[in-house]
Amino acid sequence: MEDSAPRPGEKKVVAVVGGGLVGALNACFFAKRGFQVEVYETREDIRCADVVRGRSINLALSHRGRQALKHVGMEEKIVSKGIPMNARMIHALSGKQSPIPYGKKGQYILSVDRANLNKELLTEAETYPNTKLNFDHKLQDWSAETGLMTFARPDGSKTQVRADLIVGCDGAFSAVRKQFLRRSRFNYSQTYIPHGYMELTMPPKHGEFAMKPNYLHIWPRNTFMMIALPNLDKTFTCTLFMPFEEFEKITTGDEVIEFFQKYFPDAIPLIGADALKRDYFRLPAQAMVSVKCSPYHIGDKCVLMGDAAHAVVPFYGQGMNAGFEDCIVFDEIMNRFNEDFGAVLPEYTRVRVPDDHAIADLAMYNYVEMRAHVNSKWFIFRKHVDNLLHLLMPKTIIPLYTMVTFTRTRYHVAVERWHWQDKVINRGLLAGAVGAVFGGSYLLVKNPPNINKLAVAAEKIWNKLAALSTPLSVGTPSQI
Ligand code: FAD
Ligand code: EGU
Repeated sequence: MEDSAPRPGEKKVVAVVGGGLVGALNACFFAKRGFQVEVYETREDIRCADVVRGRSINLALSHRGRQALKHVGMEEKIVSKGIPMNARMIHALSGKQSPIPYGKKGQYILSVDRANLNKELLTEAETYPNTKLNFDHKLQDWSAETGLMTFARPDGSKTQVRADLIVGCDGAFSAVRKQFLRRSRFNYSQTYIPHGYMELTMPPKHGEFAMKPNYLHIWPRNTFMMIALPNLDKTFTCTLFMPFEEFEKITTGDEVIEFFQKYFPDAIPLIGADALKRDYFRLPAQAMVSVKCSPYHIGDKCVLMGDAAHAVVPFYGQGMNAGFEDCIVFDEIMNRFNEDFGAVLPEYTRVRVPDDHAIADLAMYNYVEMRAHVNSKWFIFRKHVDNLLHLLMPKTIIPLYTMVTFTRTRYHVAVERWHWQDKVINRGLLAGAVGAVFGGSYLLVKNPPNINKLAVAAEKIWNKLAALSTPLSVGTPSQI
């Protein structure tokens, strides 16, 4: 039995459970403060492994994630190995491609390699002399009373370790969180969505990217959707999203091609028919889960961050970004409360739960929205309406994705603003319509001879308003 309980005068021991993206980053945050940091990770050291199995190959890194990396001096290193995506590229069924910029010139997101990001963060954490990485340590159980943790080792043995603070960064199926579930007044919900995802690689063509690299490529087809992000090796990772029952319907290579012919015909030659037939059956489709819970802490002993606290569906590209922002928020509270865990932990729950729940809801909302009625035309139209309104009233109307992706506006505030903007737009439309009716009638009475011209003009205005108002009155709040 190892026991790393602190001796008087020594800095406290912080155990970070999970050496994934958020755990490795968090280790840097705690190490910077001088804590004795112990990271425990189930897997072997991914920096030595030849194949890294696991979830998605690349991810969209945006402002919140970058800010967190900046706090530990890692922004430049990661950004330099990322591929900027300045716009989406919408692929219509016809094969037509339409770019829609994310914003002004400096507003881009980055496609980063998950494995590389994880490795760089582990290496950075290790540069602190007060940090130790413990691979091949799977948390089995821990006690909220004593902080004693039990780890299983690959050889079947067990080790027990004590820590002053346990930071649960062990992902969507968190073992740390299991203890929370046993307690009273712990709120928990988890939802598996009917969709699964599958990753397919699009190889380079003549040594170059097969599609334009600086875009997030999207094939929106309602129930079916595909997204592709570029990699440094000039491949694209395509992620196909569809209901599990649809995945299961396709059982032969020919059926794969038939399916792609129907929904993503332009992607067949780019991925390659043979590769497609093969890769589709390499791995089964993966599930996506949304997890919400509260509180995020137990006393002064334990706190959850990242997917362990809030797994979100990937339809806003925010899971990792939100998890990274968790680390900044916690760090800021540590400053405010002088590293007093008894005060910091409840404050962290108080501040962070509403924001993490807001992004979980938004991501789920966008999943429902995309599935329900987003084809390529609708997607392009909606983004143009967003951008036009922003252009007309840059201070009043800011697209929701802009607040989420390019600012650190608290997620729950972004949602409130979005609802408020909706009201402003609807009132504006109403005022415009009323004005048109009254103004039109007035002019009509004053200038009877011009009635034909007026009618044509009024009809034009009406058509424009109708075109604008349709997406804003479909019952659900529009995405502005
Ligand atoms: P994880 O990355 O899951 O890491 C958890 C770690 O804990 C793992 O290393 C695991 O081995 C370890 N562990 C688990 N159990 C134990 C245990 N008992 N003991 C010890 N260690 C343990 N987010 C974005 O921001 N942008 C995107 O574009 C994006 N795209 C995505 C696309 C898909 C298809 C999916 C599924 C997710 C996407 N995400 C994206 C979300 C992102 O992947 C997660 O939010 C992120 O990985 C969370 O990091 P984490 O460290 O909290 O959890
Ligand atoms: C899904 C899977 C486009 C990576 C949401 C946009 C995503 C990503 C969007 C994945 C979409 C959807 C946004 C970004 C991003 C868009 C966003 C989704 C990265 C509203 C690796 N989403 N994703 N919204 O606006 O804000 O471009 O797997 F298709 S990045 Cl679903 Cl900004």
